[in-house]
Amino acid sequence: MASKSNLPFAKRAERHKHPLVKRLFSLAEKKQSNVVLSADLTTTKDLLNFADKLGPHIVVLKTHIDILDDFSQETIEGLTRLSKQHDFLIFEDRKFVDIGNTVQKQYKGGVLKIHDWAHIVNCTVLPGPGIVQALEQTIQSAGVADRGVLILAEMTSKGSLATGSYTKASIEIARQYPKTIMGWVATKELSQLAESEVDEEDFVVFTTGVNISSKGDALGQQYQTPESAMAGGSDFLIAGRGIYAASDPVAAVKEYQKAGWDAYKARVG
Ligand code: 5BU
Repeated sequence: MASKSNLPFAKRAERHKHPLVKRLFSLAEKKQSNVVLSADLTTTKDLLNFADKLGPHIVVLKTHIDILDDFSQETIEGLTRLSKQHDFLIFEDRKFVDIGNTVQKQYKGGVLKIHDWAHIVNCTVLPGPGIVQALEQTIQSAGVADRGVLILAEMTSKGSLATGSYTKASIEIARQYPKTIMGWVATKELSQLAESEVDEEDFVVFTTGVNISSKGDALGQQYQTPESAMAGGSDFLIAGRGIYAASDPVAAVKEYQKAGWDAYKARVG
């Protein structure tokens, strides 16, 4: 099965069956951006401030909601309002990894009620397919069309064990749940790792560890550039410190937006 990476997002939006993937591709075309801001800020004020300033240039805002010192309903109301105002999706990078029953509670309940406000969440397939079934059940019983899941197929940190048969199983399990799984988080396009029978398959590739000016950090993070990620078949580029920790974050987000969009244009011709 040939990868769909060489098709324009507009075409992929048109033919995709997952409503949230359709919306994501259309948003990317509309905003001419494939940038996902990893907004790893630790106060609600900073998070909302960055979401407001950078929102016009991104398609998805990725959160780690549990790193906030002052999480409250105000955080969620602010994020939801800004997501509508600037038209971006919210991705809670929760990396679920447990038995289905527990994950369901973590997804829809607790203090965070992630399903209520996050369009996208991610999980690993370490526990087997039950984790995806659990997330799918929650989404389907809520009856909403704008929720989806990414599978964590690879990690960017040095010495990551998310490789080989684990990565291959991620792709195989993703294919069993096309109504829920939007794609995967990986350093490159991976569909070719496992044979697919389905011709119209089109999973989205989100790539973390994107940075224009740094190669990594002191705790094992390893970066690639927007150009190398796009050349490897990535669709959406996740960048955190490269943008929010820059001396001028608005100028930085515009730089990532241009680099990502130019590389996308070059790929689709
Ligand atoms: P950075 O500041 O661009 O290094 O932030 C990267 C973000 O992506 C951060 O929120 C990580 O938790 C997240 N991440 C990652 O860096 N590598 C991975 O393999 C995965 C997530 Br999965």
